Amino acid sequence: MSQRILVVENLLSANDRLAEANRSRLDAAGVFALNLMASPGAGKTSLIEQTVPRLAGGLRLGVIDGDIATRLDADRAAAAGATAVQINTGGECHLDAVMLQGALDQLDLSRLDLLIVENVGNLVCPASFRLGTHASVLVASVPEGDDKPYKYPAAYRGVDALVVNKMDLLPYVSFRMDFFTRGVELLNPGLVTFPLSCRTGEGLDAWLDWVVACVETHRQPVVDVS
Ligand SMILES: Nc1nc2c(ncn2[C@@H]2O[C@H](COP(=O)(O)OP(=O)(O)OP(=O)(O)O)[C@@H](O)[C@H]2O)c(=O)[nH]1
Ligand SMILES: [Mg+2]
Repeated sequence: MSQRILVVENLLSANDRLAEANRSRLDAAGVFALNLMASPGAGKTSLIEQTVPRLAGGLRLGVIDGDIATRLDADRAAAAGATAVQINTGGECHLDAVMLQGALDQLDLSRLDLLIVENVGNLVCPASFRLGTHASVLVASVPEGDDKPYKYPAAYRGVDALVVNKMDLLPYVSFRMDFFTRGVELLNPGLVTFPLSCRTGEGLDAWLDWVVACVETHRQPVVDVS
């Protein structure tokens, strides 16, 4: 058992070192990167499809899509106007830093301001693997159920923002927003949250403003006060 723990620890620290290298590469190119995580079908690609054309006037956008198989999501991101690269994990349930490194090699980072990474649809594994992105966003969706923060705490604990998608379906499913929000608050107090619908467009503006503010803050030079 102790040997197994050691192997897992070594694997994660090797991943962390590569994640740092990815981060340095993104910083050197002035690219702000978001890691989108969610269960399968929560609406990660739909959010990308809604985000890309709305920000394309002011920002140069790239998308890296992670899936077990197919390049369907990268094709959707490209159709929305992004420069898109697909990673097929071939069975792995998450992206890791070495996969991201390979995808970064396929992009001209000097031509991007914002990179959105769509992780593999899964509420467990992606939370354990840092990629080198600057912020992590969890996309929850109303039909998944209001108990998910309680059942998948790691997914909610480590993220910088939460999107609650498919708000248009709220009248049709038994989703107790107060119960859901209480669970989120316990795990990640004060987490910035965007209830929205990729179908109707409701709530998208607040999300877009947050993304733009992240990119602008990242661009500002760090002032050395020492
Ligand atoms: N009603 C409704 N349906 C939505 C909304 N957003 C996405 N969908 C639908 O949900 C389904 C899954 O959306 P995707 O964007 O493919 O979800 P995903 O998280 O990228 O899925 P994977 O990549 O397979 O994990 C599609 O049929 C979308 O049309 C929404 O706001 N409202
Ligand atoms: Mg997708």
